[in-house]
Amino acid sequence: MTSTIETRAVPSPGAAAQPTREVRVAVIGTGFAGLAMGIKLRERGETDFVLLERADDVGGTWRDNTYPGAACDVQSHLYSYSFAPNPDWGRSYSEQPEIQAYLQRTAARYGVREHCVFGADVTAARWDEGERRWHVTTTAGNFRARVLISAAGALADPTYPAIPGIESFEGTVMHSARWDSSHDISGEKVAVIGTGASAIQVVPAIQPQVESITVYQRTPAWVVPRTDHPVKPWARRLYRLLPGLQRAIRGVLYAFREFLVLGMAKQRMFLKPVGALAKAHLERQVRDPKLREALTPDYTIGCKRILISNDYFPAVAAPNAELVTAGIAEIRPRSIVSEDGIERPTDTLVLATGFHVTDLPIAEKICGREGRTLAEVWEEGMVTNRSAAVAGFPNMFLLVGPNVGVGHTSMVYMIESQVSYVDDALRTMETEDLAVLETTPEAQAAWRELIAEKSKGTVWLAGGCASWYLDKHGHNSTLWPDFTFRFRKLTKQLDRENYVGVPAGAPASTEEAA
Ligand code: N01
Repeated sequence: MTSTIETRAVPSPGAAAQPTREVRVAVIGTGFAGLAMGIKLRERGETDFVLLERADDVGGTWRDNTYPGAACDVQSHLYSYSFAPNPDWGRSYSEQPEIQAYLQRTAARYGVREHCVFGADVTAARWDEGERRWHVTTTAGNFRARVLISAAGALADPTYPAIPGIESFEGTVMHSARWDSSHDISGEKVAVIGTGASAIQVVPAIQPQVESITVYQRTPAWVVPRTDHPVKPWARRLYRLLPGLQRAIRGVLYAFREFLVLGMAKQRMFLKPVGALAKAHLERQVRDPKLREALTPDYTIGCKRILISNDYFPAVAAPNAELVTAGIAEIRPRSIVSEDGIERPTDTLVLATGFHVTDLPIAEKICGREGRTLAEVWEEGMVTNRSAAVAGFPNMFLLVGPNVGVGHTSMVYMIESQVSYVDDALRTMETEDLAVLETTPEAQAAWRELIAEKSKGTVWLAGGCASWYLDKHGHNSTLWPDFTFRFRKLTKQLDRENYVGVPAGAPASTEEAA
C-alpha cells in the first residue's frame, strides 16, 4: 500500500536527551486557536511562551487539508479573526490556500511566528505537583511550563476506517486530510469513501480528471446551494477604505447564521425552509430518480453538518461516476468489493472518513495530578468546566475542546470567546499571585448538566442520524448546543468561584479554596 498516512511531524531522535527549556506558557498547536492564543499573549505583554507545532508551518487544519477543492463553507468575512479583517479576500467563500496564507500572514504580523517551535510533536505532558509545573516532552525538545494550553484542535487527527483487507491494497491510499499532491490521479480509477464535508469538495474537483470515480456512501448528506462568487476589485477597495462596511457585513452574516440555531436547537419548524431548499436543489441537479433516491437522506436536516455545494450532485451524476450505497465488504490489492458482491478495480483510494473528534488523541498524552491521562478521566465522556478546564489538571486549558464545535457558523467566533476566557484566567493568576488554578468537579458536573439540558430535543440528538457530534455513549460532547452569543456570555470572564487557587508561597500540598 502506497499511502500518505501520518507524516507531518519532524522527529528529532535526540529529544529526550536535550535540556529542558523553561517557559511560562506552552501552547500546543498553531491553527486558528493556537495563533489566536499566541496573539492574545503578545497583546498582554507576555513574551515567555512557546507554540509547539508538530508540522513545519502554522495553519492547523488549513495547512493539512490540501485536497483538491478544499475550501471553507463559512464566508470569509466571518471566518476570520475579528481583530484582523482581510479586505482582500478573493472569494466570498475562500479556498484553502488563501486561508492558509491569511494565517501565515497574521502570525507574522502579530509577532507570534517567532514563538513557534516547529517539528515539536507533543508526545507527553505531565503535571508535576511538587514543582507545580507541566513537563512537556516533544520531538523537538522538552519544556517545563507553568501553564499548558492545548489548542491541538478537534479536526487534527484523521480517522482511518477498519475495512477488511485495507492493508493489502497495493494502489495509492490518501486520507483527504493528508493529500499527496505529488501523486497524479489523472486517468485513474479512483474510489472515495465518505460523503461528508471533505468528500463533497474533493469529488467534484477530481471527477473531470479521472477515468472513473466511485463514491462509497454510507449515509447521504443534505446539501444546499453554495452562493460563492469572486470578490470584485472595487469591493476590495471599498473594504479598505471603509473597514466598518466589512464589519457590518460580518455582523449580518453572523446574525443570519444564528437563525439556524432556532431550528436546530429550539423549534424544528424553522428548519423546514432549509430542508425544502435542499430537496429542491437535489431535484434540480439530479434527474435520474434512482440516483436521486439514493442521495436523499432519511434523517432531519441539520442532524449532520449541512453541506453546501453546487457541483457535488452533478459530479456524482457524471457518466464516469458511480454512487455505491452497498457497504464495503472487502478491499483487495487492486479492487474494492461491495456487499452486493460487485468488485470494482481501483487505482487510488481516497479516505474522506473524518477525524478523531470524540476520542481526541492529545487526551492520551496529557497526564494530570493523579497520574491519569485526560483520556482515562474522560472514559465515561469528555467533561470540562466551560469547555476549557478539567478538575485534576491544574493550570491547564483547552481550546477547541469539548462542546465548542459549531456546524452552522464560524469556529473563529468560538475560538475568540475561549481565548478571552483563558486570558482572564491567566490575568487572575497574575493579579492574585497564584501558583495553581484549578477548576472543581462540581463546576464540571454543572457544565455537563447544562450541556445535557440544552441538547435535549435538539436535531443533533433527536434528528435520527448517527454523527461524530455524539460520543460512544450517545452524549453530545462536541457541539455547543445553543446560540453562540450565549457561549460568549458564559465565557466572557473567568468564573472565579468555580476554581481553587493556591497562592504562590503556599507549600506544594496545601490547597486553599479562594
Ligand atoms: O468527515 P465526516 P469530513 N465506511 O466525519 C464516512 C469540517 N470540514 O472530513 O456519515 C464507510 O463529516 C462517513 O459516513 P457516515 C466540518 O466540520 C469543514 O468530511 O458516518 N464510510 C461520512 O460520510 C466537517 O464536519 C469544511 O455514515 C465511512 C464520512 O466518511 C468535519 O470537517 C470542509 C466509514 C466522514 O465524514 C469533518 O468532515 C471539510 C467507513 N468505515 C471539512 N467511516 C469547511 O468547509 C467513515 N465513513 C469548513
